[in-house]
Amino acid sequence: MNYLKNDTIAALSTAAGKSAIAVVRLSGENAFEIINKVFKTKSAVGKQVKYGYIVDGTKNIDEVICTFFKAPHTYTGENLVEISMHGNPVIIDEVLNLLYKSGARPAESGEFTYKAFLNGKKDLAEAEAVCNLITSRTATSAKAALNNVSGVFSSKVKTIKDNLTNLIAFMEVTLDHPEEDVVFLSRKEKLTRLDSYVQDVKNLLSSYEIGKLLQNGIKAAIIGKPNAGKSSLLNAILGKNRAIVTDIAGTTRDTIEETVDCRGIPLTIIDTAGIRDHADNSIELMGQERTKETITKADFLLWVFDSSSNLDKNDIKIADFLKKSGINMPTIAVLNKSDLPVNLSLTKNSLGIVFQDTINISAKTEKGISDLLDKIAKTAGANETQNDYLMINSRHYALLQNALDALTKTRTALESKNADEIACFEAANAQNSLNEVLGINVNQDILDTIFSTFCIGK
Ligand SMILES: Nc1nc2c(ncn2[C@@H]2O[C@H](COP(=O)(O)OP(=O)(O)OP(=O)(O)O)[C@@H](O)[C@H]2O)c(=O)[nH]1
Ligand SMILES: [Mg+2]
Repeated sequence: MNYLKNDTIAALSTAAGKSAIAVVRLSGENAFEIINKVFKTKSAVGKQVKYGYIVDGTKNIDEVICTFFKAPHTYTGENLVEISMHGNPVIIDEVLNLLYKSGARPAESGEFTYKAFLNGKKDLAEAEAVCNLITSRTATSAKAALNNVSGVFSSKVKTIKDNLTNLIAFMEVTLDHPEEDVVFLSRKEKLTRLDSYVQDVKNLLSSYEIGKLLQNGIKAAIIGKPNAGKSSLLNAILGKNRAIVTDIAGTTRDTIEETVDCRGIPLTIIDTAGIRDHADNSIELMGQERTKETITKADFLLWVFDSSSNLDKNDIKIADFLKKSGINMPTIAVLNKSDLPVNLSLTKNSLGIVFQDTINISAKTEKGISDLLDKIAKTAGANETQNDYLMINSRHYALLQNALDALTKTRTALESKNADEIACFEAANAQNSLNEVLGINVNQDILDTIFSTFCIGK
């Protein structure tokens, strides 16, 4: 990374490609000086938003709006200019090259946000969440990321840290004046306070799984014999005719992958070729092989049965395949065609497969689809009653886990009454881990790793 604090940097901050408007950002000590060399305006002096032209000498390059943000109240904490221009890649390149020629340098990945972190506009946990906010695939996950960007997670960590700092002060006083234990803060009170901080850290840790789920999503493979209604199910969930549906067994040959919002979780559903004990031709056979490959990569299975007919050798073939391959992932039995008379008898023992859940649906009438989405969200681990989540990434998780371990050791030492020094030492360890979540005393390598995952322009 070539993050030099005093450089003025420039980059395109909107997506590359053609668009009505593109935004180029310029940030640094010399941002205003540089823009003044290439921006011609008739707007009044002192106006924050100015209309005009980006010019190279006497040549007009684009008609733009420049927004001026004066340090320190800006995203980066530095002087910042946003050039809203026409979204043509050729013109964008011209404008950027002109800025580089005039004293700016190309921004590195994530450098605008890195500057925000360096200048104290965002702590590290807030800065990291900017990336999550941009890549969120559902409204719920975006809301969770926004909670982190706006400091909800950081303030929880900071509160625990501040409380702990306060407790450490009392513990250190006891070290210096062991005989005056009661005067400052009783051992019992210290333990009570410690317990509440342990609980606070545990509460934060418990958000990890759901945060991961909201960010990464979950992958479900729709499997079942030909004609069970797998493609019809995909279409019903998507609410559009994405996959071809016919009454010819073996219609789907290739896998079809789509992502939908399932109760806030990005759910990737993969429709597969039906598995049966023979294939009509080599293409269907290849499709079946691809199905088997897909199954191994999924997080869970939606096994579609045709409830208007009983189990047959094709269902048994699928069960045999799952058992032989040692595939033991959560599987929901989806009993389709419930609009027709029921002829299916599927008991716990019929196929030797334990189903996580069973549901009757009709892909044709869409009855039961909403309940199926509820069951999928539940299978994935979403908490139905909670809708305000936090995003805890694996770095935070590891540090919070360290903090928890250190707090547990603090407690043991404090309880034993003759290990107060160890108690102070461990409490300080916990404090260090909490500090690292917020980016305090984090080494440059870690910062480089975090910000290098950002795109240029962020
Ligand atoms: N009555 C009724 N028919 C359905 C339902 N779902 C699907 N079908 C019909 O069942 C037939 C097969 O549906 P598909 O969705 O193509 O089945 P598939 O499992 O994808 O089949 P393959 O791609 O061949 O493996 C079509 O004629 C559908 O219209 C349902 O809920 N009710
Ligand atoms: Mg199909």
